[in-house]
This record gives sequence, structure tokens and C-alpha cells, in this order.
Amino acid sequence: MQTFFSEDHRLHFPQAELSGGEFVTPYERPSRVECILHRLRECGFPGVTDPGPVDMGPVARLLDAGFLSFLETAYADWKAEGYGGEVITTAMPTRHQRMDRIPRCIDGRVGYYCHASETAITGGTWAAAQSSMASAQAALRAVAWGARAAFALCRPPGHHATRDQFGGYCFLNNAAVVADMFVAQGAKRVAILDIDFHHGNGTQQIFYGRGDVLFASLHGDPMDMYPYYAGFADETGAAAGEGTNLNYPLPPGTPYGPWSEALDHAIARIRAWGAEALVVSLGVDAYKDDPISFFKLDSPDFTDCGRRIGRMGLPTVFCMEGGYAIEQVGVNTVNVLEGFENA
Ligand code: SP5
Ligand code: ZN
Repeated sequence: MQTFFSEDHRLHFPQAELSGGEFVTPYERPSRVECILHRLRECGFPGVTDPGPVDMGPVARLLDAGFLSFLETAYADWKAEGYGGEVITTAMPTRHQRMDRIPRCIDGRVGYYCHASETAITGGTWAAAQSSMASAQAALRAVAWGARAAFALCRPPGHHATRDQFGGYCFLNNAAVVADMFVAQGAKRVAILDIDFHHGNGTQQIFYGRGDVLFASLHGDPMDMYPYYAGFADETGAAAGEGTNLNYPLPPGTPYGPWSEALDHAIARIRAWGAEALVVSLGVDAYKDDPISFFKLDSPDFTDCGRRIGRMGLPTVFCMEGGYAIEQVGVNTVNVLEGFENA
């Protein structure tokens, strides 16, 4: 399968992530994708293709206009305010506060459009997020033109980004835009399978009220893990989307046995629902040695997982999400793709 990838991901590399009360080098860093590229070559995958420019039409159709223009100018606005550092919010609206007013000052706007303050915006973030989206869109086009599957090596990732909020290392929700583009091209039912260790709260939010896109996510129980305030099993969708949101929260220490049972359950639901196309939010942070996660998947488990996804027989776009065990992120990611191809 073809890989789509843009070097412009390098434009996003904040100095700092707020973690445990300290500023640390971000877990979500450029070397992650270098490791994946290296492993793709090692395994004989065809060379990567530059995606070309992003198509902002499908992005603007799905996401909030104020949010997009905020992201575009956030860093410049921050600098214009006289701030020396990267864009990091201090305040965010929470319960008992107003959500119906968008402040005009940059500090207030950053908080309004943010849901987690570990994530910084730099001068290159907007361009990098657009290049990540461009890779996702190029992968969608490859599949729309007849490829069985394509791999979008997205960085920064996307699944925590809602229609109007960044956070969790994510700015633009690549997988959501791909799913919506499948629909725009005539698919009646599109499924998103999110195997990143964290709940895909952004993707869930975007499609929660829609019946044409099913979202299924396996993830660390939000009682114990980020994003904490979404991802529970009783979130099943609303209105036209009732029954098309499936959450599988799993406890600390979960090994591949129960994880794969949840995967099989999600796959069976997607099949029974009649999905015509599949988007996989491909995070490999369920790996046993991931530094910020608590599942116990081993590298060969990712191959088996890819095989199970491949047996669904659907046109599939893989969008890269998380995975922070730098030494193993390449092997684990490519294992999923190889398992899929050999299904
Ligand atoms: C795309 C993706 O995987 N996003 C993950 C966002 C996680 N945000 C919270 C990170 C908290 C890191 N704390 C580190 C503790 C290490 N023991
Ligand atoms: Zn993750």
C-alpha cells in the first residue's frame, strides 16, 4: 500500500509539553515518524508520496470557521500581545462558566478553542497541521480511485481535535475529514475504528449526532486516563446518530486477549451495520512500553490486529495517531499494515 507523508510535519515541534507540573520535551515529536519511515523502507513498502497541498474545502465543511481562523493566526496574535513563549492556555471555560461568548483577547480565545493545556501552538503548527491533513486527503483520494487501502502518515495527529477545539497533541481531525469525504463521494455508511490507546473524543464529538458515520474506539478507561471526560460505554450517540457510537473503555494492564475481544466486537458491529468504507485511527500507544499509556500489547499483537482489520474486506484509509515508544513505534505501526495486507 502507498504511504502519504509530508516533511512539513517538522514545522510543528514545540519546546515544551506541560506534564506532571513540569515542562518536558513533547512526547509527540518529529522522530516518531522518522522511525516509521525507516521501518516502512526496511519492510519493502513502496516509497512515500508527498500529498501536495491541502484541500481546505472539506475541512471548512466539517469544522468550525472561527476555530480554523483562530488556529491560523494564534501564534501571530500571541506574539502581537508581546508574549515570549509558545501558545499555551492557562484558562479554559468549565462548568458554571459562559461558553456562548468568544473573548476578543488572544488569551481568552486560546482557552475557548482548547480542551487540554499540555499542547502548545508554535509558529509552524498551522502549516504542519495542514500538511498532516493533506496526507490524509491524498490517502482518501488513492482509495477513492480504487486502491484497497492507503496509509496517511499524519503528524501532528488528529483524533482528539473536536470541531472547534485543539488538545491532546491534535489540531485538525484528519480521520474525521477523511470519513466525511467518503460520505461526500457517495458512501452511505462509513466506519471509523480508533485503536489509539486514548479515546478519540474529537472524532466522537464530530459525528455524535450523525447516522452515516459510525465511530468505535478501544481505549484506556477515562476514569483512569486522558481525556478523562469522554469515552464511557454509555456514550452511544444522539438523535440520528443514536447507536452509532461505540466505546470500549478498558482497565490498566489490559493485555491483547481482552483487547482483541473488544476489537472483534467492534468489527462485528461495523460489519452488521453495513459499512462501505473504513477509516482507521492508527495509534500504537497500546504498546506495553509506551511511556504515557497502560495497555500491554506486544509487537506481534499489532500484526494480528492488522489481520483482523484486513479481514473486514473494506476500502480502508489508515490515519496515523499516537505512539510514543520511539524505538518501537515503527515496528508496531508497520506490523498493523503488514497484518492488514496479508489478511
Ligand atoms: C494522539 C494522542 O495519543 N494524544 C495523547 C494525548 C495525551 N495527553 C496527556 C498526556 C499526559 C502525559 N503525562 C505523562 C505522564 C508520564 N508518566
Ligand atoms: Zn493516543
